[in-house]
Amino acid sequence: MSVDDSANRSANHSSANQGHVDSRSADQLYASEREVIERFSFDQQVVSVFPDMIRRSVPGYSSIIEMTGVLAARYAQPDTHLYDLGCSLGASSLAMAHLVRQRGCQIISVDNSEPMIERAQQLIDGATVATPTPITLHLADVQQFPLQMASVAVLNFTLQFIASENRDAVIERIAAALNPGGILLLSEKICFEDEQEDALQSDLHHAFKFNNGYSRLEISQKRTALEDYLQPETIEQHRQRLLKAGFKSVHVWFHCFNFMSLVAYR
Ligand code: GEK
Repeated sequence: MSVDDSANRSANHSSANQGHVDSRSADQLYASEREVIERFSFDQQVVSVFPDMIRRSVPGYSSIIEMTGVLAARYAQPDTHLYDLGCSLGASSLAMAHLVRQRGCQIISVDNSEPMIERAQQLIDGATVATPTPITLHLADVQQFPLQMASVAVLNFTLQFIASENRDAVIERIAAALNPGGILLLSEKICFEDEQEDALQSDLHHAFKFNNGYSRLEISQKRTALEDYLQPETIEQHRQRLLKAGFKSVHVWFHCFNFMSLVAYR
């Protein structure tokens, strides 16, 4: 497919989705050929297209956000903290804020990208409907941010960006902060031990992106930008880490191609 073809495809996609995608915020960051592809970063450019980018790149993203609210509403305990770790623009925080009605809960949302936090604050300040549970945003690294008195913790597509050798510590700190009966929701891009399955699931993910209007060039350039940054693990690696950290049980509640979300019970 030529770059011109891909431009047509993106244009068709945009018009087909006029109800959802504001043309100013359509993700075209990797649409033109780049001489040098730098490592992906959550900078101002990414922030300006983020809702479109994540919805067209992560199978089931909208359902995962919606169910984050549903699960949080079930497991939130009165007078506790609900953490959204790697909150980006606060989609999971807002889903929880609308549905959690237990007395005295606070949503504490953390991200280490300054442009993300600034934009998230604008979106939360501009929300027209008051939420039953308040949200506070923090510019910080989830690896150091103090966690306590939690009933719900959310890591929606964040752990995958933390260096593999530091992931045990992140999960252990969350386990230590969660009250008995609390939960961790962990959503991740995953890989598969079996090489053939891994290649097939990755191919299906690329087909999903292509179907959402990304050209082969965009898919390939974004993949290169993420190569050393986003490091997926298998479901079994996640499960073993969670059990080792003290979670009682781990259930996968969403799985599509090489993306999954699980709930770990404390
Ligand atoms: C959503 N949860 O919309 N500390 C804090 N934030 C971090 C760190 C870190 N060490 N590393 C990465 N981030 C969101 C989507 S996006 C997923 C999460 C994606 C932040 C990073 O700045 C970015 O905002 C977020 O984690 C990952 O449900 O884009 O694939």
